[in-house]
Amino acid sequence: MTQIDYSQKIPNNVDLGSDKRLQRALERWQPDYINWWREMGPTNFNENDVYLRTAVSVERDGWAHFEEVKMPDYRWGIFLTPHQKEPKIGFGDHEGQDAWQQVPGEYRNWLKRLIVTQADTEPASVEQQRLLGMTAPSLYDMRNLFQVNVEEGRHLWAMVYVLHRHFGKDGREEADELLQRRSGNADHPRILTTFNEPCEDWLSFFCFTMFTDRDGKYQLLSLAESGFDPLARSCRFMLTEEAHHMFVGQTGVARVIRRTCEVMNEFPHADPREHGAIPLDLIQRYINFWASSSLDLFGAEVSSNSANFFAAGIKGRAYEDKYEEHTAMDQFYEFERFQNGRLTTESVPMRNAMNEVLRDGYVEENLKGVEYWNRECEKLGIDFSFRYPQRRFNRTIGEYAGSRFDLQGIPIDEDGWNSQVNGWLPSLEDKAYVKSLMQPITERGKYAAWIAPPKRSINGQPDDFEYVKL
Ligand code: BYC
Ligand code: FE
Ligand code: FE
Repeated sequence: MTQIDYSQKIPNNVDLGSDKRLQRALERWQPDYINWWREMGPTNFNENDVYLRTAVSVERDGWAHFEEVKMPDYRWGIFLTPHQKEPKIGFGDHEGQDAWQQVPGEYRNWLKRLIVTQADTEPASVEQQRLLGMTAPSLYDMRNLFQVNVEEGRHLWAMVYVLHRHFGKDGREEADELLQRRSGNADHPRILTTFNEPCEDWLSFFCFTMFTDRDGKYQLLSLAESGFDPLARSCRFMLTEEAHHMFVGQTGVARVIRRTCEVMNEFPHADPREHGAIPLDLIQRYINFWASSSLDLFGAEVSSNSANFFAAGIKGRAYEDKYEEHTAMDQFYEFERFQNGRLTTESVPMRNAMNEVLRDGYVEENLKGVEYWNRECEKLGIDFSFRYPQRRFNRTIGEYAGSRFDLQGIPIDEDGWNSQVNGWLPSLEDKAYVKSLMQPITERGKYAAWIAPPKRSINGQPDDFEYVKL
């Protein structure tokens, strides 16, 4: 069944109607979800029509469907990429065996933990972004924010389905707790650090969708390889939505850069701030913060958890198919240990380095994204180069946490850090300036002075299209 059944209370392509107990349990969770959305989702805009795309089928072209909907009426549901014929476990100790359709008892706790961690980030991001609609730089941007928000909501549904369907009573309890933790709440925070960071201005939002959603992409790629088939198929479908989130970040930052370059060309001797633009070095500091925080999301460089997950066949590498060999036994990974103030190269068993292997692919993709921003400067004749911070910079998880490194990854002492940190990470003054720019623009086809218009409208609509009916 690839067509999505929208006649159901919970749209789905998993034949939910044939399992009445599960259906009832999810229908009990549904109003709690809607309450959570109304309390913690986008503030103020739940009664407005928004031009959103909705999946009508899980096939490649199933995305082409756009309509004006009020966000609480968005058809959140359960969509899995269709079954492959006889899916097999693709890596680890069980390589070549049939993929699991039910949770293997010996890996139940690990799987539950991975799924809960993945699930927790989805509502967390919606909470972090909840006030941004009030200061959107245009209707186009407001609509993109809401598109991202409803899809993150659906990602939560995807994981809650797996918890309800496969983890019994504890799965249902975990699903309830996913609606109770709160981003940034001191007593009951979200699980991973980045998802407790405030994301209160649009420059942060664009950096978040660039760097943090891309962690989402890589974690989903590795879970899409899972030998636990229902998880793999859920993640595969979630990945189809992720591309747009990263597009919002990549092009969002690019448009801020373009606007600044235009102002610099027009007023070569002025501080861009005098003309309401965001200085390029300030943008770089925002990049440094979100890039380094998001690097933490891959976990420690050397991790027995990651080795266990790989051996068990429950969390693989991104694009496992492209590797020649899928057990990663008798292979080694060279990484830089930091001990007694010195960096030394050390070889560790490949399986223990799976977090780092995943991070490598992620870093490579970010480097390309930063190059794209640099081309923006080049095109406008501005001599400025954005840099992706070296991965040791500003880390709070893993080998480099607790030590200080500069943007090139060179170890420095605490004094060196303190004297330079205001040039590396957003200062209070930077944040206050960015905040001062956050004034809503709600006129059709108009954009705030600190950001250039997009190159293309959504779905071929005219440039002054009313993406959100206020
Ligand atoms: N913050 O052995 P280690 C997304 C904990 S984003 C706080 O290295 P492991 C999205 C760790 O839990 C993708 N704590 O851990 C994006 C462990 O704790 P315990 C989300 C952290 O397990 C935008 C301890 O430190 N998906 O979808 O190898 C918008 C030792 O660590 C952090 C996933 O994360 C941190 N950053 O790796 C919306 C996939 N990092 O056990 C959505 C599922 C580590 O000692 N999660 N810790 O108490 C995983 O695969 C793994 O849990 C991690 C950690 C990669 C996160
Ligand atoms: Fe997501
Ligand atoms: Fe996302």
